Amino acid sequence: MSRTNIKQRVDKTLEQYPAAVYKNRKEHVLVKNNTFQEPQTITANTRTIPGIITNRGCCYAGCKGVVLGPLRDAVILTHGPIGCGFYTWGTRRNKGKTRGDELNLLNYCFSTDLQEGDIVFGGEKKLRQAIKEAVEIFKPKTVFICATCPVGLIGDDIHAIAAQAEKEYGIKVVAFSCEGYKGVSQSGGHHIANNGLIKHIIGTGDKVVGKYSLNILGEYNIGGDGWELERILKKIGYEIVSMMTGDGMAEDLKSAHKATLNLIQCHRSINYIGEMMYTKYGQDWLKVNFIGVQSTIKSLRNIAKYFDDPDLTARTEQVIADELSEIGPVMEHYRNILKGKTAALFVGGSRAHHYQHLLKDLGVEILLAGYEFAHRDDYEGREVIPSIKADADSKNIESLEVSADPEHYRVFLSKERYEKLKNEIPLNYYAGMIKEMDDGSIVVDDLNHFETEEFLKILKPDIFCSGIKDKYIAHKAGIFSKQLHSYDYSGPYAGFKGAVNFARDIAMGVTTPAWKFVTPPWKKEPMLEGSLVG
Ligand code: CFM
Ligand code: HCA
Repeated sequence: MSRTNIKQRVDKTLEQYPAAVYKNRKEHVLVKNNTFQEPQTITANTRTIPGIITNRGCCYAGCKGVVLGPLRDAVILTHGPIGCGFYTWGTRRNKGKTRGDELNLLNYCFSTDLQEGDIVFGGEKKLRQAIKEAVEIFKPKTVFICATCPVGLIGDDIHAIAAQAEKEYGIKVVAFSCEGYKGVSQSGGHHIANNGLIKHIIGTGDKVVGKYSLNILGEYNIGGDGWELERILKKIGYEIVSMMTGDGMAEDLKSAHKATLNLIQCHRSINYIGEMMYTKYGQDWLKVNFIGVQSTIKSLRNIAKYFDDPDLTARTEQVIADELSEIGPVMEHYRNILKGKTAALFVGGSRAHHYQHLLKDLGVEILLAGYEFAHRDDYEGREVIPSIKADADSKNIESLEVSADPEHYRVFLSKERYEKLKNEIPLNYYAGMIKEMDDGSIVVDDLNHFETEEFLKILKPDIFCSGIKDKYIAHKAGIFSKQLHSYDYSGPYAGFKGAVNFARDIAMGVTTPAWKFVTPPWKKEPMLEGSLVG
């Protein structure tokens, strides 16, 4: 693909929109230009134009489906009609192993199954009854109640019911007002879930932990990624206190305030929790990326730098050398197949950035990348946060104020060491996606189905990494598509062993002869007026 005239071609694509839509969308699309002195700005985290076919999920999807869903020891009760519970049940997110005789509820779907009569007369009675049944049958230590749209509309007081149940059963019962209409999956749903966890769960446990202890924040164990991280980190000698939340336990989260360092994998979904834990418990957070071989190595070295222990550093180097010698030849084989291929990525709020590292390890060039739910800092770096205006969606979500916890606040690094390290490793910082992209790359926020088709026509990438809603747009265009939300039920893709799985899947997908038997619609049908490529 030639990057010449790319700006004009992008402008022409957007000019096909009616004027009002054009004005909106052009702020969400940019072409990276390295000759600019200032960082390029993009509009993000705003509501999708009604009527446009977007990929974004709802607030309940983010709270129940993404953040709380993977916790295996909590009853997660969907208060609403059965569809919402059903569609967030048994997804690939809920990969969890039962250890010993502990409670693992991942296979269950708990719902109050609201009917029309309940919508008219109120659903509180049903909710109380459902909590009672779940507690009696499963004897959990934690119950989470997640609200769906009608609950907010009819006004059931789920928080009062939760408080009452907590007293009655002597366990943790927390309600989440994550009605779908409140906003999108990410800035809405994750935020509500995470706020609830910091308010009611983290800080209530008393597990004894050692010095080299970590929490892994923003790792949801998709395809088993969290297990690969755990494998590597434990091999080096770290103790994992909690995983937030992939294959995680509410019981472990209760003691998360005890760990020395917070690693942040998906910064979009959880950077504010890192910040709150820093303020409340004095724990530093370190931005890591375990997607990609080089970025995994870098992340491991950065963690070792933080602890600054010669034995730990030596062990880190040994593990890196061992892992590399195991995967080196096979990665090289796939690199030879994939070198020079091109890719476009459109995923949630961090994977579109993280996977650029792994694709680059394999010699793949990135033509376009975008996020569904990101904020400007995910594109441009944390330094732009002070200049971001509060938008409609953030105003909807409670912003918590925390202060130092008199009992649990403690600091690991001296002030001098902190200041020194801050210049060497991403401590309490991430740089955003755009800085790392090549000149002439396209960045699109909230890519929609019309733009997906248009950009696929212009760019003709070999690989399109996205989600279930647009996967088949690419396939119908004869372009291999890989879901980066679910990995198409493959994985893990993180860390060392994961990189090999990814390389194998991508090489298989790209080289299958199937694509040459597909004629893209734009080659068969008369072109839309104004459309660019024939
Ligand atoms: Fe973080 Fe996620 Fe993502 Fe995300 Fe998501 Fe997700 Fe994603 Mo789907 S929390 S931002 S809002 S890594 S659900 S586990 S795969 S879009 S890139
Ligand atoms: C969400 C969830 C989602 C959707 C995945 C997809 C996920 O957006 O609320 O569109 O393929 O990862 O499950 O991002």
